[in-house]
Amino acid sequence: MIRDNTIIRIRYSMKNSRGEVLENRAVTYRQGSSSISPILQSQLQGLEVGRQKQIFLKKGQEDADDDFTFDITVEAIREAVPIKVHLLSGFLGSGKTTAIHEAVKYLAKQNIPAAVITNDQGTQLVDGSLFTHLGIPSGQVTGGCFCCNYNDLDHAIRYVEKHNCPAVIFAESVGSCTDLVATVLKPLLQQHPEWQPTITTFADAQLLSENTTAFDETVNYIYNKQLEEAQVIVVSKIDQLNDPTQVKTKMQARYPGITILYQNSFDQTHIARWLDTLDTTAFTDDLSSLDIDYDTYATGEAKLAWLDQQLEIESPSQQAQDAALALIKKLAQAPHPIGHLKFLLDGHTKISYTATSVQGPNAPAPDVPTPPPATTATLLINARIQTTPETLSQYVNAALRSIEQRYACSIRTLTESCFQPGYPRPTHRL
Ligand SMILES: Nc1nc2c(ncn2[C@@H]2O[C@H](COP(=O)(O)OP(=O)(O)OP(=O)(O)O)[C@@H](O)[C@H]2O)c(=O)[nH]1
Ligand SMILES: [Mg+2]
Repeated sequence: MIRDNTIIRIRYSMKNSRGEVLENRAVTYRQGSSSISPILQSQLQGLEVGRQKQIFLKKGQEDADDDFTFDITVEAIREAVPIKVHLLSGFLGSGKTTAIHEAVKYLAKQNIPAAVITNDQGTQLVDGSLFTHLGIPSGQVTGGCFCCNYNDLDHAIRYVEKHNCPAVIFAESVGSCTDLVATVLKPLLQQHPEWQPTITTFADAQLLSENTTAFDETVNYIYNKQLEEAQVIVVSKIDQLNDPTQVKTKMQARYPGITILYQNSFDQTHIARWLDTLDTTAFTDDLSSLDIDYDTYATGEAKLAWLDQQLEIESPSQQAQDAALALIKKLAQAPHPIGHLKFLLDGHTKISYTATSVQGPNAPAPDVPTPPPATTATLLINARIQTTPETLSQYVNAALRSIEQRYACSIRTLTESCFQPGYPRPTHRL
C-alpha cells in the first residue's frame, strides 16, 4: 500500500484541459519526497499495486497554469531502504561498464532498480551516452576522477537517489585512477556508512596473462596499484583464455588476502556471484590505504593522451556508415599503445578496442553487422592512447581527411577535446 517512505512506480498519462496528452510515461518516486507534486501524492496515498485512478492538479494549485488530469496505474511499491553503492575501479577497457550493464539487467529481472554513475577526465562519454540510450538511470562525474571530485560524486549519488530511487548504484571510476580506498571509499564509509560502499577492481584476464605490456612502467604502476588496493578483484574476460590455470596461480600468489573472482561478464551466473560477493563483503575500519607515490602516479596518467571527438558524416552516395567503420579501423591502426579506444556509432552501437586487441597495421575492422546504405552517420570517439595529445590529434585529423577522400564524404567535427590528465589532487585522503 502507498504510504510515506515507500518507493512507488506509477505509469501515467497527463492531459491538459483540452484533452491533449502532454506526457505518457512511468515515474519512480518516494512517497513523501519533493520529487513529485504533494497534491498528486496525497491522492495516491493508500493505493495498492495494480490500482488505476484519475487524479487532478487544478489551475492555480502549485503554480499550475491549466487544469491537468492524470490517469495513473500503480505498477510497483516497495519499502525505501538505504541504497548500496558499489565502486568499480580497474584499468582502461578492463570490463567495468560491461559488468555494470549486465548487473543492471540481472537486478532488473528481480525487480531491483539500479543506477549508474560514470566518470571520466573528459566530458563527452561513450559509456554515459550508452547508458542513456539503454534507458538506465545514470549520472556523470566529468572533467576529472572521483578522487579529485569527491563532492561531485556525492552530489551525483544523491541526485540519482532522489530522482530514480534505485536500490543499488554502481559508480565506475575512470580507468587511469587509483588510490580510491583512501580518497573515495573511506570518506564514503565515514560520511555515509548506510550506503555500505564496496570497491571492486577489474582486470583483463588476457592482459594479466601477458608478461610484459606495451605501456610505460609508470602506467603499469597505476594498474598494479589498482589491484593492490582492491578488496574484490574481478579477473574479467576469463572466457578469452584457453587455459586460465596460470593466471589463477599468479593472482592467488600475488594477492593472497583478496577475494578474486574469475568472470565472464556475459554469463549471468558470474554476475550473480559477483553481486553476492559484494553483499557479503564486510568493509571495516582496518581497511588500509595504499602506500603510493603520487609523482609516479601523475607521470603515468600524463603518459596517456585523452581525445573526445563528436563527428557527423555526410555521404551523398549513401556510404556514411561504411566511411564511419573505415575511420574506426584506421584509428585502431594508430601506431601507439591503446589503453581503450571506444566509439559510439549513431548513438547506440559501442565499438571497443582495448590493450589486448590486435593493434597497429593488423588491427581488424569493427566486428559489427554490415551497415545499411545511409547518407548520414554520427560517431563519438573516446581515445585513451599512450602518446602526446598533439600526436593523437594530428593522427585523428589525418585519418578524417583520408576517409573523406576515399568515400567522397564530408566529416564535420561537432566537439573536440584532446588533453593529458592533470596532477591528481584528491579532495580527501584518509
Ligand atoms: N569476452 C568478454 N569480453 C568482455 C568482458 N567484459 C568486457 N568485455 C569487452 O571488453 C571491452 C571493454 O569493455 P568495457 O566494459 O567498455 O571496459 P571499461 O572497463 O568500462 O573501459 P573504460 O571505461 O574505458 O575504462 C568491450 O569490447 C567488452 O565487450 C568479458 O567478460 N568477456
Ligand atoms: Mg567504462
